[in-house]
Amino acid sequence: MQSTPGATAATTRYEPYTLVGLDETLAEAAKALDLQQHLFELEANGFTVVPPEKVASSVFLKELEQAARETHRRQMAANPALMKAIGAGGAGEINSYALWDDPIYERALMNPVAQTLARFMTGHACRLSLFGAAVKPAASAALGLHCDTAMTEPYPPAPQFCNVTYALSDYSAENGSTTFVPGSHRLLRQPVGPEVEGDFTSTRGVAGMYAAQIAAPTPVTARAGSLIAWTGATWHGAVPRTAPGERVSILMYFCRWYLKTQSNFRDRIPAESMARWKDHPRFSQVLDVDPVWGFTDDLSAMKGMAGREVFPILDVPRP
Ligand SMILES: O=C(O)CCC(=O)C(=O)O
Ligand SMILES: [Fe+2]
Repeated sequence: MQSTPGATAATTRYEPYTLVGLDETLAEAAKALDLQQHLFELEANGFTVVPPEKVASSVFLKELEQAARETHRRQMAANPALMKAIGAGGAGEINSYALWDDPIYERALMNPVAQTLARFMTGHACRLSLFGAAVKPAASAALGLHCDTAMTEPYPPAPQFCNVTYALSDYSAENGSTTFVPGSHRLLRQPVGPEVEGDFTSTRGVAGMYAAQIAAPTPVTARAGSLIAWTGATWHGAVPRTAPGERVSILMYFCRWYLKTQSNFRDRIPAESMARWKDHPRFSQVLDVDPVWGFTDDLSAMKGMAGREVFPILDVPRP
């Protein structure tokens, strides 16, 4: 049962600690948005590609691409040295805090397709850790294999972090796409040593017949407008772009409600932004406006509980 304004406490649900599978909110959203296959792929492989037809209208996706290019252009003009230094890392020239550069970004964040993927991996109450617009030019560097979980190993079997990225230009090996190691999310650790370069020989050999049969990293193919999602434990990297032109993406990185986010959105939310989403409490929750615990002076038990409430997914239309 969803919580609605005026609902009694008995109908309010909170993010549980114990996970046993899809709850009714996720099951309903996955069915309505035709995402069941993708949730199974996340479970089995640790990543999935949702094609543009399921993500949003082509008009919205085109506008999102233009907004990302525009944000990048402005950031590049304002801080070229920093942006180039970030780009040298291999993941593209990414700026954090892009979220309020254009109101379209809020709709990208609240897209029920993105929310279903994120909430499947990191819980209904997951928080946005980073929202970045990234442009990766030709002749960019390779990005070594890693996973996006920043915590002590071995990781818990349930993902603690996840990444939901809008691929806004075509992704392929020549276009410098992300590479994934299917099933690597079950290893619950970072790749180390030669594994970072995709050499799993020693990983396979050391324990003989008991060794993990890790698949080779494979560049993902995705049409412009796809959502690529992966868990925080999935090994991934990126190949350099050899084709001319640029790879454009919006990356949204989420974490469970009790983790520290990379960005402090709470203290930067413009009043107009809160007003736009006042009927959708998940918006302030995903930006950690009411932390369950943490660094505010007026932390009350009521606010803390709202921070763990399970809000609807399908109250926001697919853009
Ligand atoms: O640039 C890419 O394809 C991958 C970037 C990455 O590692 C990430 O977003 O976590
Ligand atoms: Fe990553």
